Amino acid sequence: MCPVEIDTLKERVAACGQSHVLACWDTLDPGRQDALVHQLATVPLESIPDLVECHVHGYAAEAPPSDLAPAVVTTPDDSMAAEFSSRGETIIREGKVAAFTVAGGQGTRLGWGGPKGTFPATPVSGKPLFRVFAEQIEAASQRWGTPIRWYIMTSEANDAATRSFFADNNWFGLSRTQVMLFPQGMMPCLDAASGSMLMDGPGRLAMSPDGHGGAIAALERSGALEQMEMLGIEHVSYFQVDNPMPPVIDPVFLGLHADPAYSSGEMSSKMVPKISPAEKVGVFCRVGSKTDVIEYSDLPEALQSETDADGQLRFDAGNIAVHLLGVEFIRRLTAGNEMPWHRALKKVPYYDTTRGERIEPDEPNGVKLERFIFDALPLATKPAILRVDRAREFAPIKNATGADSPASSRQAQSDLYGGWMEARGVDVARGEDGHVLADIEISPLAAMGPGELDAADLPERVGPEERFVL
Ligand code: UD2
Repeated sequence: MCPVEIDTLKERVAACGQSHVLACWDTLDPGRQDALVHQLATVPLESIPDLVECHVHGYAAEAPPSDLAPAVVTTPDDSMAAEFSSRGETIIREGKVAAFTVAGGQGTRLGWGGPKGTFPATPVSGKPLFRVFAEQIEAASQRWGTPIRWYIMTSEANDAATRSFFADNNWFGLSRTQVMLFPQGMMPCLDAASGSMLMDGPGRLAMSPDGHGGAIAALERSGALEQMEMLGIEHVSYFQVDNPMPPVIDPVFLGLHADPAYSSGEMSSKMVPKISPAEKVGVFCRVGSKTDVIEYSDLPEALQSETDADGQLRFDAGNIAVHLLGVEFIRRLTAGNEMPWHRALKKVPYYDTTRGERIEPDEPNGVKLERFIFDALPLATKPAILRVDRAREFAPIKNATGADSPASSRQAQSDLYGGWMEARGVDVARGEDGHVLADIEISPLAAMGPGELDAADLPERVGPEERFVL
C-alpha cells in the first residue's frame, strides 16, 4: 500500500474513533499489512460510530412493543391445501424456486467439531444433514422435472471444511453446477466498555459472523442473487442446517406464498404451535400492522405463558425458521440498510495494542453484532404465516442431549416414518408414550410421503429395537 493510501485509511479509521486498529501498522510485514487492509475493507467503517452509540454506549434492552398481538396464521383445509399445492407445483416445474440453507453457525452447543451439516442425523444410516437435504433436492428435481438449484451459506470458519465435505461426497450426486456455496460476512467485535473494535492480533481485527440475516448481503456479494435473476428463479426456500425434517421444496407453502390473496410474495414463514411457554423458539407476532418475530429471550415470561379464553398459549406461533423469500424482495433489501443489528455480549479474547499482549477475558467483554433473517418480515407488505405439523417439519439438532438433540431428532424421524408405514398397513411397535420403538428411516428418493410407499417392499411388522431403512 502506498503512503497516500495508508494516510487515507488512517484518516478514515480516525474519523470513526478507531485509530488503534492501525497502531501496530509499522511493525507489520507487508503480508500482514495487506491482510489488515483487506479485512478493514469488509468493515462498514462509516457505520461504526452509530453502531457503537446504539449497541455499546447507549445500549438499553428494548421492551417488547406495547401493541404486541398474536400473528395472523393461515391453516389451510384440504381443499385449500390442494389448491396451493397445484399452484406451487407449477412454480417448481417452471424452475422458479431454489433451495437455500444457512449453515454458517458454529454448532458450539452441539459440541461437534466440523460444520453442522456434516453431523450424522438420521436414525439408521446416520446420513449427514447435508446429504438429507441433497436427497430431498434430488427427489424434488426428479419429481418436478427440473434441476433445482441449491445455495448454501457457510462462514469463514467452516467454508473450507464444508467445500471439502461436498467434494469428498461427490456433491451427493447432484450436478456440480446445481450447488453454490458462499461464505457469510463478518462484523467487528466491539469492546463492551469503550466501543473500540477489538483486535485479534497486532494486525488483525477480532470479527464474528454477521448472523443469518447476513444472508441478504451474502447472496448479493457472492453473485448468487444475480445468478438467480439470470436463471429466472423467483422464490428462495430458506431453511436452517440444523433441522432435517421440513420438505425443503414444499408446493403447498409455495402456493400460499404466491397467492396474492394471502401474501405479497415477498416473505412467508412456517410456524408450529409451541409445546411449552419456555420452548426456545421465536414467536410470530403482530406489531401494529406489521408481522414480526420476537425472539424467545426477548418475550417476557408473562407474555410467554399468557393464555386465551380456551386456555391456549396466546403467543404460540413458534418460528421454525423455514421461510420463502421473493428474489425481488431480496434485491430490494440489499438496496436498503433497514435490517437492524442485534447485540450479543460475549467473552472475546483480544490483543491489547497498548500493552502488546493477548488477553483471555474471564467475563463477557465484547459485543458481537448479528442480523436476523426474520427481521425482513416487517419489511414485507403482506407476509403469510403457514401453520404446519410439528411432527412432520420440526426436530432440530441443537444440543448434545435432551430437547432438540440428536436423540430427540432421531426419535421424531422414526415416529414420522413409522406413521407413514402404519398408513400402509405395517404394524409398527410403539411404546406406551406413543413413540415408535424401532429405528426407521425413509429416504425422500424412495418416498416423499406415505402415499408413495405403495410400490415399496414393506415388512408386515417392525418390532421394538428393529431397524428399517428404505
Ligand atoms: C433459531 C431462531 C429461533 C427459532 C429456532 C428454530 C434466531 C436468532 N433464532 O434459534 O427463533 O426459530 O432457530 O430452530 O435465529 N446461522 C448462520 N450464521 C450465523 C448464525 C446462524 O448461518 O451467523 C445459521 C446456523 O447455521 C443455523 C441457524 O442459522 O442453521 C440458526 O442459528 P442459531 O443456532 O443461532 O439459532 P437458534 O437455534 O438459537
